[in-house]
Amino acid sequence: MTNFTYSTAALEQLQKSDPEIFKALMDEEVRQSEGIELIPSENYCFPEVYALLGSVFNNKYSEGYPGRRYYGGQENTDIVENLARDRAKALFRAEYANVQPLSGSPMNQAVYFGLLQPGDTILAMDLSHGGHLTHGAPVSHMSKIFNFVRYKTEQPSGKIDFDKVRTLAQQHKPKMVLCGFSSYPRELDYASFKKIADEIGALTFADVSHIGGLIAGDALANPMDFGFDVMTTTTHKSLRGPRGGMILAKKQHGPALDKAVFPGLQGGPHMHQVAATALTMKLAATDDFKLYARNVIKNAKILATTLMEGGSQLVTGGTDNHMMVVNTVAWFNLSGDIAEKALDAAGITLNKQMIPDDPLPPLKPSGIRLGTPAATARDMGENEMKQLGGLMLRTLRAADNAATLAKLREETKAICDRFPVPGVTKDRPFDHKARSAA
Ligand code: DSN
Repeated sequence: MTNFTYSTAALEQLQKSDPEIFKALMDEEVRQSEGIELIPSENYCFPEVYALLGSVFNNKYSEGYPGRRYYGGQENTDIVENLARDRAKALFRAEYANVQPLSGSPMNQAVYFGLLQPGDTILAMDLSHGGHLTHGAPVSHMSKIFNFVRYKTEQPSGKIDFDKVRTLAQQHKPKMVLCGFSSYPRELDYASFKKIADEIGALTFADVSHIGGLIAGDALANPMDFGFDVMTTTTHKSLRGPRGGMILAKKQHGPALDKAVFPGLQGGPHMHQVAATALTMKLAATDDFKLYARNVIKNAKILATTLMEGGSQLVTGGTDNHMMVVNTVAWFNLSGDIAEKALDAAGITLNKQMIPDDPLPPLKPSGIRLGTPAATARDMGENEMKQLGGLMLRTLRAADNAATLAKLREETKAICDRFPVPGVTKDRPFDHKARSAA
């Protein structure tokens, strides 16, 4: 008898060997089950992913690539890495795939080092307008090695003015034009980015880490269909796979990208992660997953509408994808960190977030960011989005009232109790509360 996620024998052993870590694990399962997860980059992985992450593939060193390894004993690891690459290429309509990046940041670093020289110029989106740290934020090492020039979005629409992007491109002649985001709720116009890059002979790079699953599920456009040179995605966000990253590209870039990942940047790939990525590529190619991807966006639009009807000011005035950014200062007079804490107390997890050209600092910014991939993975739908939106509004209006927040937490739990976390069954052999108190 097992709960889906771990074998009973392994859990019993863990409880004996390390009761403190066992308790933290049990408590984390309770936290993830009883609260609502709205951080847009988080998700519940497919339950089978746990089987591979907790498997003997963890034990294997596999430096190199299938058929060209530096250690023996690779007959099974070659099978999983070949399957992962082939399935990723098919899913994203790409000629080349590398599934070894350990996560999102090294994946993007490998693209820069593989296709550019130190000192080259990259045109990318400004961090406070939605870009990622690895897209040249001044605090990242990448900004010291490459010369980043940043475009911004227009406010309040959030649109990208491609005349301005073209002017920057003509002026700075970047070697690479990068689009992609970690906090931008709108669809990107890949054709316009490609056109501008072609005019100056630059490479095109799309970082779709947040929306990889929505692209895989055909719910959003795929940059590879627009002739992009390279695209990266993490595998654990909307794709519902293991922590990790992958690089997709035109075939001609393959040798340079392979070398950039290994031996350029990493040693042995994490083969338990690669095996789980192979599985994820298979599950993300199903009709069920296409429905999931559409539902993520449908839920985000319902939640966005509920929040706006309740008076919230959303950056860009809505969403086209899985994510929304709320200016909490504008409506509730709460900085993002205070809003995040109040919502946490009400069982609603999301993150504080800078808004475009935020006058406030990153740890005390003007907004919050939230999204629907995890809630949708629990099969929540229209009714729950409306209920959650209402709960959020009531929480933000009562942010300094601990008693009200405690009551709201019970309401959140009541909704969550009806939607089990995938892979964390309700009839598990371990009574979490009893065990974690033990
Ligand atoms: N931490 C991820 C996010 O939340 O967007 C990206 O690195």
